[in-house]
Amino acid sequence: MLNNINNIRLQFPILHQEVNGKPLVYFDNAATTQKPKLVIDALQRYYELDNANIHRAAHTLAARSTEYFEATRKTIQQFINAKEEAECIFTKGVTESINLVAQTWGKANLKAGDEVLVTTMEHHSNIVPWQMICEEKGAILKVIPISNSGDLLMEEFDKLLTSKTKMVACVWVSNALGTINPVKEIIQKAHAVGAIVLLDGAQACSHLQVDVQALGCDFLTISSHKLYGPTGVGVLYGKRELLEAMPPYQGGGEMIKEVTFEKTTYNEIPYKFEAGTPNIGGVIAFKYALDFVNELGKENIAKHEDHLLKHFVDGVTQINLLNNHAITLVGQANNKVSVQSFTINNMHHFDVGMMLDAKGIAVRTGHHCTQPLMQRFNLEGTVRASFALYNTTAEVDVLLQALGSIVKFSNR
Ligand code: C6P
Repeated sequence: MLNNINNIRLQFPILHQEVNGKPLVYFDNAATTQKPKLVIDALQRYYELDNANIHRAAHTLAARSTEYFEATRKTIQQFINAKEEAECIFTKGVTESINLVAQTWGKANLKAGDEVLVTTMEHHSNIVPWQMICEEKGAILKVIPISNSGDLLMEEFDKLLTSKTKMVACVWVSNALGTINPVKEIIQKAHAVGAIVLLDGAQACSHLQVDVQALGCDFLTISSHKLYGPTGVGVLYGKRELLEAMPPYQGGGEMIKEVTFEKTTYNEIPYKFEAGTPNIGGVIAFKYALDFVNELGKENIAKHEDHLLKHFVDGVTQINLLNNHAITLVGQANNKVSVQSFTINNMHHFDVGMMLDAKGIAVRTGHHCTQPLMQRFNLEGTVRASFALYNTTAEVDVLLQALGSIVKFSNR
């Protein structure tokens, strides 16, 4: 468990404010996590002291910003246990990381009749890029279905997986349901038919231990802003041999070795995929977020968050006992992280969100960029509470109390 949650909370300045006259209760962590002071200070320090473009000039500021930028690459390599730093490419986020793979690996490797497998619970950013490249190449997108509890139907996966499958692009942890998918088994089975596996790690990396070598995944996508770091920064992990064989994503500065009007030769990985000036300050500050998470320990964080989830689900069960099962939990997989979607009888999810906001409670409402998943459950959207390392059981009680009154209101 996490010791001294109050000390942890003190490191997040944003949490200490009132919203609509009430203390802020921030339960929209799956959308983006708040940033510790260390990260905010690192961003400020970069712009106050070190701002310079990287990998280009001979002057001291450029050397310093390059050194700090590359230090984050080292930290993320260790964070996910990649074999080497060169396998970690900086991007804008998970969306860009997936588009990069679809547009480069997909362009080079997919052909008419090939199949790409995704799951029903994918975020749009792990559906649309594959639809786009499949359409271009005449490849076929197939979908692994899920159960009512939100578990992947592995026997259906087994049936869909054939020698035609070239890519399995699968979310590790669902942003809408919280389900943790059995990715190790998925990777082993996909590799057995010669398919490549991309894991969307947007939600997983803040909750679970990540070891890409132990998992054996071919690609993993990571988002800084869901890991207590700045927005506009992400990482694409890829195995060296795959990255080297892929054509570049964008052309421009940094990604070249030599340019003439007749021909351009490309830089080595990771730079081949890092055209243009990146979000240097954001990348540098991301290191402080990773160090912060490392220091607290993923296991301790997970235990704390699991406790919050259980406290919430138990509280909802109590409300339901007294109120004719007014709240329906959406996503009840056995193996899940601290994300809980729900609906309330006779209430639109958006109205619930507004009523909670009036009490200072921030949750996400809507389809969570997972429209096909919502269609699977015949829903337009849900309310989603997602808990992070700085949340407390007292805050969960505030949410439960608010839901109790909303349910009474909806039953009038
Ligand atoms: N989900 C949510 O509220 P970016 O922001 O591009 O780094 O990540 C996109 C993304 C991809 N996959 C999953 C599983 C995600 O959860 C997200 C972002 C946010 O659930 C915003 S829609």
